[in-house]
Formats: sequence, structure tokens, C-alpha cells
Amino acid sequence: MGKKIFSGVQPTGNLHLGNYIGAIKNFVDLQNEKENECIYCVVDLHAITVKQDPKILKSNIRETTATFLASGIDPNKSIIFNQSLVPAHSEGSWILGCIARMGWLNRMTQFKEKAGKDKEKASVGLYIYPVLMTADILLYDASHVPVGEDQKQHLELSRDIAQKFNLDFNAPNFLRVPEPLIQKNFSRIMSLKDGTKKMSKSEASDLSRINLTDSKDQIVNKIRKAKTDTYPLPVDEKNLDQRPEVENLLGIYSSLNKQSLKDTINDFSGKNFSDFKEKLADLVVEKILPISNEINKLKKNNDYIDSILEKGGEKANKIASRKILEIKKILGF
Ligand code: AQP
Repeated sequence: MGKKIFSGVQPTGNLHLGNYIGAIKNFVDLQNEKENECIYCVVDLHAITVKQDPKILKSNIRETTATFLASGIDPNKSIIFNQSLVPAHSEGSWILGCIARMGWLNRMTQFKEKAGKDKEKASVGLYIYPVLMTADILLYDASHVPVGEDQKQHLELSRDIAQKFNLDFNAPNFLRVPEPLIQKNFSRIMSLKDGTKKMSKSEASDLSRINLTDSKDQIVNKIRKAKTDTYPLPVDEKNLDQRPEVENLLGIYSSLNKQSLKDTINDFSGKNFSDFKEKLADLVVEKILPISNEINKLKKNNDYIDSILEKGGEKANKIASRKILEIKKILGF
């Protein structure tokens, strides 16, 4: 039997190689597996957990949609829509927020990281973000959720909320308990400037990430400037975890070339970093430049992008509004 897939990406700009390798590339592979039903959402309600400029947000919603399309997500095979088109997400989030426990949310490390030192000033939305994410997933009875390693904890919370709802209302298996789909290897792509931090949209330095809209020159320049260390390229995987920048670059190469880390190490051992970086830049350009070119083409056609979202929104709305009605019945509304 096929899987029911749901996943989302925030339209917060600067979609990068980490988003591609950790999430979007897998969205495409899952879509192309026979019998899977896939729903891919531009999670704009999540984006407003931090302040957004309305004009930029609108443009980022379209750009994220263009990235889905340019990466190979096919609107004839998958549902593509933006979250705010479907009211059930907000409604479901409120209801499930009454099921989730404060203690569970207090453990979420992403909130701690994103709120930083001044958590009193963080929005309430940022705190309950994982509850909205739970509603997103449960409304579609998703069986599997492809995400990067950083979202694993949120997925575990979604499972806890679904189980508690089913138990509290004596509704066995009513909310489907979703499974995370996290790649075994290369599920966390790190910053090109600091191998201990994940590659991120919000990092101030653009040199820390390869954006999916970068030109060939930008890609080559960023890889040339990527941090390494003073030791030669490794001959095996031993102690590689103590060289996070090198491990990350070898990981990016392996992932894009669909080969194991061991094979990449064998291919480059004895060579110098400049040779490796040249080959890595060629590979990233080969994989990312066609996507970048297509995004830039699609960005000129807002009507087309909007029509994809609208059609996807109608399909998603049908499924989600039916589920929310059932949830309300169970609650006694
Ligand atoms: N560095 C990464 N490596 C692997 N996967 C990643 N993802 C994000 N960064 C990496 C995965 O991409 C999907 C979409 O992420 P998102 O748009 O929901 O936002 P995020 O995880 O908050 O992305 P960023 O870049 O880290 O944004 P900021 O800088 O705002 O925090 C998810 O499946 C995620 O796991």
C-alpha cells in the first residue's frame, strides 16, 4: 500500500541546499513512488510566528511554490497549496492546543533556539508552532512526514498529541499517528562557515548557504570560500566528526552524487582541497543551476503560480474540512 505524505516548507525566503537535500529532494522521490499520495504545503501560517513584511511574504509564498515546481513536484501528481487558504489548519491548531500539555511544549529545543535569550519577547505563535504543525499533518491522515533531522522532536510531539486525543475521547485510531521519514544519511546540512551550525535561511551571512536561486558564479565562489581546516582530506571516516566542516562538504558531495561517504572519501583521498572544491562546485552547479534557472523563469509568471495554489487549496480544503467536522463531532460541538 502507498504512503500518505504530508510536509511543508516555510515561505521565509532564501531556500537553500539544506532545505533541498533535507526535504524537497525527498518530496520529489516520494511523489514518484507509485501509489503514494503526497501533499506539499507552503506553510505561511508558520512563517508569521516571526514578523514578516506582507509584500515580501507574498513574494516568498510564490517563490517557495516555484521552488517546489522547479525541483520536480508535479501539481498533477501532488497537492501543492499554501496553508492560509485552508481554515481547518488554524481551527485544528486551536483544538489540538487544548490537548497538548505545557510540559511537552516546554521541551521543544527549536523554540529555545529561535527565541534565544529573550524568550519573553517571542510570539506565542512561535511557542505553539509545533501544535500547528501537528494539525497540518493530522488533518490529512498522513502516514509519513518527510522532514530534516531538526524536525524530529516536533514529529514526536505530533504523535503524542494524536495518541492523547484518541485516548481522551475514546476514539481508537481516529487520528492517525504519523511516522517521521528522516533520511539516514546527510539529513542535516551544515553552514559553509561553521560546521557546528545548520545551514539556515535566517543566518546573516549569505556565504553560509547555497541559495536555490544562486547563479553559477555565486555557487562557485561560496564553495571556494567554504571553511575547511589545515589537515589533508581524510583517508577514512575515523575522527571525521571532529572536522565538521570537512564532513559537511563531503556529505553534500555524497548526497548529490548519490554515493556513500566512504566512496567520496576514497575518490578524493590524497587530493588537495582545491581539487575537491572544484569538483564539488561542478556537482552543485549541475544539480542546482537548472532549479535556479527554472525558479527565475516561474517567478515571472505569478498568475500561473497563483492558479496552482488555488487549485491545490481547493483539493486540500475538501479533505481538511471533512476531518475538522469529524473532530468537532467527537468534541461535542
Ligand atoms: N540545514 C538543513 N539540513 C537539512 N534539512 C533542513 N531543513 C531546514 N534546514 C535544513 C529542512 O527543510 C524543511 C523546511 O524547513 P522550514 O522551511 O520549515 O524551516 P526551517 O527548518 O526553520 O529552515 P531554516 O533554514 O532553518 O530556517 P530558519 O533559518 O528560519 O530557522 C524541513 O523539513 C527542515 O527539516
